[in-house]
Amino acid sequence: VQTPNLEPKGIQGLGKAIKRKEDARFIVGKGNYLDDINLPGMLYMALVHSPYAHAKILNIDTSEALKIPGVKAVITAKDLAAAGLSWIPTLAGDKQMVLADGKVLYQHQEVAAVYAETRQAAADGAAAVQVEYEPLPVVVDPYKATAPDAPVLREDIKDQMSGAHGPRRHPNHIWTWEVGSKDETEKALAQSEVRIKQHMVYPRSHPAPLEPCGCIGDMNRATGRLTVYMTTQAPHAIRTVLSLVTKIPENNIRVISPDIGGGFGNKVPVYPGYVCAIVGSIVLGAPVKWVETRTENLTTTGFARDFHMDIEIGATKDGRVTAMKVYTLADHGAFDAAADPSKYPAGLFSICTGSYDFQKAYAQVEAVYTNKAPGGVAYRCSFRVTEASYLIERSMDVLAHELKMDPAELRLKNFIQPHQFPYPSALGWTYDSGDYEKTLKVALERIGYHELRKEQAEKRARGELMGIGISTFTEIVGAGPSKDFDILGIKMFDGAEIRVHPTGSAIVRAGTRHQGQGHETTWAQIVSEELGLDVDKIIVEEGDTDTAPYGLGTYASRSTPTAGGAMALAARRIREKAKKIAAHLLEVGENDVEWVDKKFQVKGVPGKSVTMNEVAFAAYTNPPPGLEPGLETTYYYDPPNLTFPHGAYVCVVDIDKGTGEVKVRRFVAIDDCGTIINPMIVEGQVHGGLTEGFAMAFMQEIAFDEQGNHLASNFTDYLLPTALETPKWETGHTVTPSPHHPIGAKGVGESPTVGSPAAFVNAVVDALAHLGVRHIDMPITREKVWRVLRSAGID
Ligand code: MCN
Repeated sequence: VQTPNLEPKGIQGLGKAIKRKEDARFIVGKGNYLDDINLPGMLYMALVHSPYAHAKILNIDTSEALKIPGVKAVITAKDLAAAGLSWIPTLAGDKQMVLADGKVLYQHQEVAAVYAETRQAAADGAAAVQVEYEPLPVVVDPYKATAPDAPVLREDIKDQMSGAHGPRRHPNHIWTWEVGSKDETEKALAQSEVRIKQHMVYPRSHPAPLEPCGCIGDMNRATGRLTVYMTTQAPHAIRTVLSLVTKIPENNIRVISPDIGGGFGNKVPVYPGYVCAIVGSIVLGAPVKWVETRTENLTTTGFARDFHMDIEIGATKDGRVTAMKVYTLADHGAFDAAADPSKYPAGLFSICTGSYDFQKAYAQVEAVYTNKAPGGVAYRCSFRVTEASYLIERSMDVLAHELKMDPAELRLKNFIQPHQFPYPSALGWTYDSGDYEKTLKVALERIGYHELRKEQAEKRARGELMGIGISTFTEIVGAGPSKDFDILGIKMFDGAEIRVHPTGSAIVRAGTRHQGQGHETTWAQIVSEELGLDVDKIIVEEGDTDTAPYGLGTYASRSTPTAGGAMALAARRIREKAKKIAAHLLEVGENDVEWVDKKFQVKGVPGKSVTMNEVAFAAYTNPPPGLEPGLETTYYYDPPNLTFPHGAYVCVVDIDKGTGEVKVRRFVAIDDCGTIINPMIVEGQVHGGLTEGFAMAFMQEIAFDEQGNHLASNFTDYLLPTALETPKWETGHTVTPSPHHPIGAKGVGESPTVGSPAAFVNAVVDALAHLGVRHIDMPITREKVWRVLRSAGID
């Protein structure tokens, strides 16, 4: 066998805008999504849903369903109880019924599961199950949920006057959480020269990924091994929870998360459909597939936001903020499914002091049950940062208006300054780094802020409506560190494995699970950078618990801060061993070898060097005596802190006085996510995130009527922006590396969704401010603006 050519040809490390390696298979239709997987003898499952938001179940008659040709079985809560699987722990540790038992708590709640030989027979079977209900009074408004006469929703815990996070003051009260010093904050507010108060609602929303959720349970009775194919963003955590719940040893469970057609947080929780598919397979001894319909996805899975917020901010007359106090009511629906770390029941909402140097702050969040599907789940972002950023960025504009100050000037006056980092925030975080002033100035310059203000004044004089909105948000991403972060007791960190082969190619695996974020490219770039290997010869694999190292998954922009760090440190560990091999090949001592220009060379002798490919070959064919052969490692990285990306967004809108139509004329987004691994991927993430922020600001709301009927169960009611509605995004970057991350990178995926809604709303309110408008809740539909204009006397 001839020695191969060991000269790397395509090292593409950090900062290279290479095309996504994974896209080729998606573009030619070779992706492998859950519904592409078909197993021999597979059965299909369909679910029966409740038409009522709150009702007693008097009887379930499955006899007609069982007569349908092809239908094999129907299960209800009783059968699950017999198997000891009637409830699942939500990510917040609440007990969510897999199938409704005795009563339903929200419209579309799962009542029975039907298994059949074909998808159609399963659907027909579900339609034939007859359920007799007795409707009960409904609670939709979270402010009425804990009224003395409110109907009790959760009979199972109604007498528990204490929960995981302290006392419960009503059967529909879940928890109250507070942070900061109330007394000191109230005192500072009382002494403030200027005070503003504002109520605002972040409406219930849904990520609506194009691929709905699905699961195939495959219990092999001969081997006792359960293989679960699942559209999940966190396969390892799912395996652990499955093992704990089913008592099947964890090594006998394999969770495979195939290609995912968008997650956005929707594919983090465990849903009843998943459990029923797995239970069906265990009971029936055949693989069982369940794939949601669009309506099921929009009515039962993963609802986010639903935050009803009141804020008070104090300031000096010349615009220096002094204190802020926040009270929030969180509507968590019928089961508390919030994907929040145990220590932080309101997630990272306490980032609500934002980019500003608040000396005093206090926040209280109270969560309640209502007759809606489980809420508080992730949607770009997980941990309530979206709500927090919207609250503070909207409020800074309210304050600027009160002070008659330019909103950019107010922000510049109050930013945390670069020399203040690491910055201890009044609500307990230690911000790692940032340069807010620089980023805002880049954004203002790029959009031509001062000219726009002049244009606005001229237009206003002519009676035209034009507005400019700013948002200068601070994000908080990278859950762990494990000392502070766990979900259901599972600590948060992430693993990376690198196996370098003799001929200089490598397989790299991580415990994260991308759903479109480009990890197959960016992880390869980190390894290419650190090891000097060809990026095209590095394959990245995620999503199979049998092969990938343990990790907590992909959401909350945590992958780069956690797995990205693990990948760099795994590569560095490999480099340490490689150095010993290089010294052997170069016939010098290890201390005489240095890593220069992605090669090992004899110190000060550039002509005497070896590539990593040569080292890899030697690791298997000619290892130094006494050194273990091979070149591979697994590294678990537990970050010392979160990372704090930030950004400055500026939006310009024109409003049609006749119709209320808002046109986003320009949107400049300057993001700072520290060291950039792949600028093209980051730009793609920013485009996608801004589009979701735009949808929330102007188009989307999961609304209910007074009977708890869900009013947004398909894409004609819950609107997704198409290319026609989406503005042209103008993006750019500043770079403030994270001082503690191995490559200085911070997350970026959720930043644009976190930061942009306030910029849109601020722009609209700015256009209408001279008419006395101070705030409009999202979604700002044409009708809402039209009504505001009419009530302001504009025809
Ligand atoms: N990146 C980079 N340089 C940085 C930071 C990130 O090149 N300084 C790259 C990363 O390496 C990765 C991508 O940008 O390829 C996103 O990285 P990161 O910010 O770490 O976020 P995650 O990979 O953890 O993805 C989660 C985030 C969230 S919270 C949601 S929700 C979301 C999102 O990303 N869902 C998405 N982006 C999505 N994009 C698609 N296409 N589909 C989804 O479901």
